[in-house]
Amino acid sequence: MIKKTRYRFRMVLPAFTHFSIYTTVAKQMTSLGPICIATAANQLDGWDVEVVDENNCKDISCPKDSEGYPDHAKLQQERPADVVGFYGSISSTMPRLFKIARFYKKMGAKTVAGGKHIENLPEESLENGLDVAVLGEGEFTIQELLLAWQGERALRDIKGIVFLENGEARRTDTRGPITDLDALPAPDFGLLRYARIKFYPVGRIRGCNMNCEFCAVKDRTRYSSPQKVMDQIAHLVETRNAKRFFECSDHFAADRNAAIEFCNLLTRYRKKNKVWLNMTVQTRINDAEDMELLRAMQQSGIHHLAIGYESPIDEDLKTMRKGYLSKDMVQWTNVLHEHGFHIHGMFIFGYPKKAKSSHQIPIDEKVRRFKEFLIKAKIDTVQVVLTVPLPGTDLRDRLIRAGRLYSLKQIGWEYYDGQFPLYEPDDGVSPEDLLRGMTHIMGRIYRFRNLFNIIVGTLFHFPRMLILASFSIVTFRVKYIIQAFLKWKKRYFRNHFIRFGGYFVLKSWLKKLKEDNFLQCLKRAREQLARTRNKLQSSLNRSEYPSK
Ligand code: B12
Ligand code: SF4
Repeated sequence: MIKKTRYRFRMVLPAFTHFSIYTTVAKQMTSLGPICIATAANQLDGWDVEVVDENNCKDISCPKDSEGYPDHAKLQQERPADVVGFYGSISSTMPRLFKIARFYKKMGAKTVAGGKHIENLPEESLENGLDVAVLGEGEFTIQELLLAWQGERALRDIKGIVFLENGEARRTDTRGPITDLDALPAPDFGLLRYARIKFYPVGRIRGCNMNCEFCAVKDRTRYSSPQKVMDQIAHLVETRNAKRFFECSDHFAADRNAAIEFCNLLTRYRKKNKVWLNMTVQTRINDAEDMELLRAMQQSGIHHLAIGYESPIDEDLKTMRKGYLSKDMVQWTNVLHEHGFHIHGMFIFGYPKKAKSSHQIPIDEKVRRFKEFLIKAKIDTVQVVLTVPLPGTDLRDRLIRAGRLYSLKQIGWEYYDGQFPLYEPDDGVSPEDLLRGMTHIMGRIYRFRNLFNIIVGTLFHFPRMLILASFSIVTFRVKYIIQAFLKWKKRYFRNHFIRFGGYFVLKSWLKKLKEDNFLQCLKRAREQLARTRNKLQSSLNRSEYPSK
């Protein structure tokens, strides 16, 4: 890089695909990882740092191209970046990431990416416009890299990266996971340009000690102190008027005592400062057995739980290595509801069985079991996805070994978002059956009929509850009216409203599926897979005969 007095580092979060059902969520938040990286880079002298989240560029000052994406050519004209970093955790965003990386590289900027996808397939990124792929957490790596590009050290001395040297990918020494999370600077959301954030991501825990077959999170669990995260939350409340938070730790209660301590800090903070906070956390369904934990969470303002139930079918849960079976799931869900939590349940439909497994449940029976479970458990909002064989997972390896994975040449990364079949399903099932099954289950929850429930809730239950509460007007206890309204909203409005909205999301996704050429790609992918399997079979057959 040319010697200068000041340099610019721009961190870019590539846009989700146009058919992603998560765009609404992504428009209201941002990802924590890139903010952490930008914050670390910003500590270096001589560097101006900014973050551009393509999913959340609401401010009119953001230059846009004809497709509605941030216009990177204009951004480069206005504020040329010397180094551009990319968030590469989500496989479905890879085609977009590579496209922008190639653009920036052509413009002369240095390009670097990190994240779960990149760290599992670093060589792929070097062929697609990136100068450096970062493996694992990048706070220290980015600082060392920027210094290297300033000419102060050599790339080969930086641990945990892969880069091209004489046309060959060179992998440097391993960099271990960060153990002292408290020593990291607090994520600086002020570096994010053009975005409006409703849900602030915070994270107390990194990694997960479970080992689910389909999951890309492989590093062991490490913790920040409850006080450290509480300070971050307080800072965001006081400086940015933040009210809603998404706690990104994979398992909020992985260290239950510290989780309770964190809840107590939150409760005290809310009471002392009289602030309303709403927090969503990711937790495991069997945490419902821990009453002390649930009470602490409930008091602290944690209202929403995102829970990976994955499946109501025991055979699936065993193959996934989920660590529990379905027996108590309804009961656990009831306990969580009794504590007043709103549950977002995440499910995987049509999980591929292992070759040796003898269990074979017909697809219609699977659909029936999912529907029955969802009705019984009364989960508030539901997300049913198809299995995604993510890079770096044991599941992907298993499907590759079994010759079941469709080639990336036909079905690219953009389809790796849980809405598309990506491998040859179990015997007797077609990929179209999987799609139908998934949409059928989702259609059971997100249906137009919810409008009827909204109308009944508004015309009948709302006046009924208001009349009951209006006695309090006589005694001037407005708080009872507010309580009645909140109770009504929770019981008769919110879920029906979200589900009614979900009906349109599902409908629009089905429309996009029809317009997209995925089904043609699928046909070609299956033909290709069949050809490869036949070739393999005939070569195996040949090798069974001893040569003369
Ligand atoms: C919060 C979250 C979401 C949120 C927000 C998105 C986001 N990424 O923040 C929402 C709900 C929108 C979401 C959606 C989905 N998600 Co998600 N999500 C997460 C989660 C739980 C936390 C991410 C996080 O904040 N981590 C904490 C930060 C600090 O770590 P980090 O992001 O990894 O960043 C660090 C390093 O990776 C590295 N790094 C990252 N980028 C860069 C860049 C540079 C330049 C450098 C130097 C370093 C670097 O340094 C960072 C700091 O240490 C992760 C699990 C996980 N533990 O990562 C899954 C995860 C990212 N999600 C995943 C998936 C699959 C999805 C979905 C497809 C849902 C699904 N079907 O399962 C959708 C995709 C949306 C779409 N495109 O359509 C997978 C992605 C794997 C992959 N290869 O694709 C993960 C890893 C979980 C898993 N099951 O394996 N998700
Ligand atoms: S799915 Fe959840 S519990 Fe399982 S390994 Fe991944 S983060 Fe851990």
